Amino acid sequence: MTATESTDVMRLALAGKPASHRPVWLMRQAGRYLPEYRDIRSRAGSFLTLLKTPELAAKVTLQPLSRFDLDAAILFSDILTIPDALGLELDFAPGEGPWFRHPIENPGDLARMDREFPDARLDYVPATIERIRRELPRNKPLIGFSGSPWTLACYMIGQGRAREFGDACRWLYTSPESLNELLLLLAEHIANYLIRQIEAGVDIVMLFDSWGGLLPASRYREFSLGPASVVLERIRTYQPEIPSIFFARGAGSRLEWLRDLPARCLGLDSAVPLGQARACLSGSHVLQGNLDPSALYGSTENIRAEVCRMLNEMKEESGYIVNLGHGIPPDVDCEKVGFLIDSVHEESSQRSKHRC
Ligand code: 1CP
Repeated sequence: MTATESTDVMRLALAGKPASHRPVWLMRQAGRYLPEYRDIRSRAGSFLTLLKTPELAAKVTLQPLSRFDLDAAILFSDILTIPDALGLELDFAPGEGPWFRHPIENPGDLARMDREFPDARLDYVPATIERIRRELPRNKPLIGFSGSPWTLACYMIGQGRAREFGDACRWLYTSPESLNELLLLLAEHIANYLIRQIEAGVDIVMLFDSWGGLLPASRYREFSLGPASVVLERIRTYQPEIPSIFFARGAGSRLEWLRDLPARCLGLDSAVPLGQARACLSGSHVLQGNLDPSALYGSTENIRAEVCRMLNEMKEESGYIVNLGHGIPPDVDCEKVGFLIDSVHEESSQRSKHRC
């Protein structure tokens, strides 16, 4: 049996086929809400050491699967690895999040990036994947990922997050040609990077367009979907059997523009009514999402009710993957996370007594 055969619930769902239960995995399932993550992170000394040490990154990837009955693993890494390799130099201020030592301040800086950086700069990523694959059971697919070109550009230009990505948004009007040049350069690196991840053993790839929602409607297709499609098309041509997931955060009001996106699955944020998304997309993609992450602060009764609501809204769909609408907050109780995962399995299982 090869890793790419649709033998597990996750890949059955991605193929639009029914399975014994609905698959569930959670964005940021490896992270700060887990005591074992906090422990390994403090022993590593820094987030960057954790990220760039394959032995540790592989351990962190597997941590949530040891604790919970998750249906997929996601590589422990970050979307900011490519900008780091391009010479922007990622750093991480405790409590403040990621930042770059050499951001792109103006279009002239594009020429100063290491546009053709050596592969070796990202070797820690395939090395991590190879380690994970050695330990992860074959029926648990491994998701590899990257940020979308637009989302990476948001962090790379000017003060990034510190100015709520206003600098990247300004380039839409002040330097659209340079922005396009950057997005196409990123698309090429991202596609190569995802192909390296596939060669090292990931079974599914995901593109996080976490900041696509910042774009005005008049620019969304050109600056988000266009360059993302270049990446997705290259993956599809390279290995048609590797499914791709596009996390379309903030796309709720323009879902019809995603109908032709060359991805197998669309990840939705919590603002989108699932039933409405189904009606709008009419089967163009398998859907993934979209429980409000804050529901994990609520009662177990409410978590189960929310699970039932989502499963009911999607009951006509043969493929559907349960997830949150965004990442797990770092301060939720891990018992609630386990309860969510078990509820999805119990309520969607064909044999279940609880069926919603
Ligand atoms: O220990 C710590 O304090 C580090 C926190 C942390 C973690 C656990 C960061 C810094 N990155 C990660 C891991 C990570 N990042 C994963 C691992 C796999 C998983 O379990 O899901 C993934 C898939 C990401 C992807 C990522 N990084 C995204 C896209 C998803 C999203 O959240 O929309 C983004 C935007 C980032 C940037 C980033 N890296 C880290 C932080 C805190 C952030 C967000 C910064 C911001 O708020 O803008």
